[in-house]
Amino acid sequence: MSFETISVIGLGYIGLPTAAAFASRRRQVIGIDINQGAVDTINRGEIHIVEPELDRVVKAAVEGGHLRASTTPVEADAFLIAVPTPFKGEHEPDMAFVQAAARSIAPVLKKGALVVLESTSPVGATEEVAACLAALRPDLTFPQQVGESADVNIAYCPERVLPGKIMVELFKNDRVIGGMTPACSARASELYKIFLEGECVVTNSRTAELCKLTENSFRDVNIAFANELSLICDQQDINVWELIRLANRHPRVNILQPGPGVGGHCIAVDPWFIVAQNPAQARLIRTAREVNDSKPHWVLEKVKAAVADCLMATGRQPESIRIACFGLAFKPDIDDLRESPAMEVAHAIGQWQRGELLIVEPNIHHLPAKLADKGRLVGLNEALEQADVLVMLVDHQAFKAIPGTDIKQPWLVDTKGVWR
Ligand code: SAJ
Repeated sequence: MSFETISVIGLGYIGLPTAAAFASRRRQVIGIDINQGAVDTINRGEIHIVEPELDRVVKAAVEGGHLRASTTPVEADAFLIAVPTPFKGEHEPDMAFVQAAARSIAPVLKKGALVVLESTSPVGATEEVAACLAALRPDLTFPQQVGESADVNIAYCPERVLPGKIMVELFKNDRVIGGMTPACSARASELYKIFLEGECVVTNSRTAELCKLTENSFRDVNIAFANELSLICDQQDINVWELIRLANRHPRVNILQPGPGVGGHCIAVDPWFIVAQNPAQARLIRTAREVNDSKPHWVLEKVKAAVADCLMATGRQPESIRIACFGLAFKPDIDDLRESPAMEVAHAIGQWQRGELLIVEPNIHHLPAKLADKGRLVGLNEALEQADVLVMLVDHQAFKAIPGTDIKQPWLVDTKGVWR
């Protein structure tokens, strides 16, 4: 059996599901992470992240003896690097974790091994990993030196799974395989076919790198279009939700939905990687990022205007006005608050407002530290009964279940078109 042992470096939202997927096909998988807490949790058969179905698959893999975690890399037939690539400074990709991962596997690389980079990366990152490994292991040959006959094969294979549906999409989605040589692509395809039900589509590493960035930039640009429309409609006193519904009846128009901004760890980050490498060419991609990033500030101004209106109409003091924010997560029906525009809006309201701030987020039990001294986590009904100004930020099912006709407050800033 080829690829008897597989090592996954980085046991986060991508690495852990991928490790579990290989283990579910009875390969010996060793997951490596610098976080001792995560390693201990996984070795107990538990998980440290929230993702439907993942707990069950990891538990079975650990109990069946196919998956174990460690902080130190060991020899394997294939290494997958799935560590974070955040940005630093002026939206430049920070490749420090990828470089550290490459350095950490260099001592345990053997002839015949395959190295796959999965982390979202700027164009050329795979070649940089290859250069780093070649410098550290002069006793082995690499694709950039000898092409097809290299001792170590190297490929870039991005993930494209949707958080919340990872354990379905990981198996079903087609996979782009960007080998440094055709032999590298063939080996990487062979690896993913261990669990993949979708197709492996082969290209070179640079195209695969840009493909991942392109997918998320495409979505960002399309959401920016919807967000820009929401500003135009507000100016023209037109209901943007109705407008989009009508325009989408055209057979070749499919506009996405506006919101308080774009969150998550990918769509709001990856387009900057293209901009950083191609500042003169990537004008539309940059502008889309700016449009989406500016939306939370626009929402704050709308809230300020609603409060001013409320004060005028009621003659009350600002300290007596209660604002309620509905939703904190970065998208509906998840508990993930990281990089969330709803969090950004709620925090900005908390900084600005003089009265009480109520927060409704059915998917969490405690407010994050950043909001804890600014707001109070309450139930949906309590907020609807007590608040003067309502701010709808995330279209969770629980909120959509309340008909708009039940909303009594005239001061409503509805960024998701749930109640208005
Ligand atoms: N959003 C809108 N309007 C919409 C759709 C989304 O405002 O019409 C917002 C969401 O509320 C959220 C943000 O965009 O704040 C991103 O959400 P998402 O559901 O579009 O995407 P993610 O970040 O959960 O996952 C994306 C996916 N990429 C694409 O759909 C092209 C996923 O397939 C990728 O694997 C993932 O990024 C990733 O890891 O790169």
